[in-house]
Amino acid sequence: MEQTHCILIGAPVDSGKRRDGCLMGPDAYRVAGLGEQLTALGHSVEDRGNLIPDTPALPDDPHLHDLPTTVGWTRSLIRAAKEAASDGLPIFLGGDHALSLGSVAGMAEHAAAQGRPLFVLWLDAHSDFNTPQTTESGHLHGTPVAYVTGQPGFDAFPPLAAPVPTDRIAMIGLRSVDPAERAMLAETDIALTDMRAIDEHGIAGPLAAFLDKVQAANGLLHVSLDVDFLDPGIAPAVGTTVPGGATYREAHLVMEMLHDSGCLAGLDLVELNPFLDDRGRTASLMVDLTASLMGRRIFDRPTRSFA
Ligand code: HAR
Ligand code: MN
Ligand code: MN
Ligand code: MN
Repeated sequence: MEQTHCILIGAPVDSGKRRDGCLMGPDAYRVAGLGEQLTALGHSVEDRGNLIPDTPALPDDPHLHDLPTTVGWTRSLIRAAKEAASDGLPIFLGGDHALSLGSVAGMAEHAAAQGRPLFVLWLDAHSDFNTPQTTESGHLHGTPVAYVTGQPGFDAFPPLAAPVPTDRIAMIGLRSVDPAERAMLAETDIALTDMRAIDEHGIAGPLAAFLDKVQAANGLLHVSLDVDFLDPGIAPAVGTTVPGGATYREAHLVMEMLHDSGCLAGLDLVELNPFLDDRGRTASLMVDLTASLMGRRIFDRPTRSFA
């Protein structure tokens, strides 16, 4: 089995929405044994501890919840992502999904410096494609995909050094999309797989198609895993539960296929709110999914024998 240098980066981002608790996420993943599981799979693990956000001199925006803190996180995460990506596989321990404004922007800079295209897989109930203008909630955790693809309105944030083209993004698990997001997504070529499509046709097909594209382009793949991708029945520890999410096996299959693709370059584990958990089961499930992503398997079998 291939050995990877896994770099754990705690990012207790809690500024992306009003309900607090995601700041406890990084320690919950540590307590749930993330490092030990990765070590048991034969990987080397380096825990860089928890980041702290920059403190930009920025005024509050009355329409947005805690803009200055999220801008500060974005700055420090871009730096941390670039540093870690040249040393190994960064695993960002969130923190709410505002974390990904920085992690993905930094990974995109890293990929550009390598002369390779960055692809992004967004596993989420939500499309997170609002801009600071379109968001109705003012919650910036609903905006990272708009930011990293260079949509307008992010003037308070670091200018994007390497925007991610929309045809290099796939979203899987969608079941809560705002009207403004729906209208903007219709203008893009982001690959959209909602839960209805998964119900009808299964989750493997759209993922395999996307992974083929990544491989054909010799791309680097960043995976952003939002806890609410999962059905709340198996993953209750999230502030924005949406019924009808991915099952236990659907989620593990996604991780197993991602592992087999060999394309993984970075991972976000986001939106875990340990304050809402039930005896740590959501944190443990996220750790188990990460283990599948990093090569745990039931039996050895030929790549894509599921096709
Ligand atoms: N679309 C809604 C908004 O922008 C909800 C966004 C919720 N996002 C997350 N992460 N929980 O996916 O306010
Ligand atoms: Mn808050
Ligand atoms: Mn999200
Ligand atoms: Mn979500």
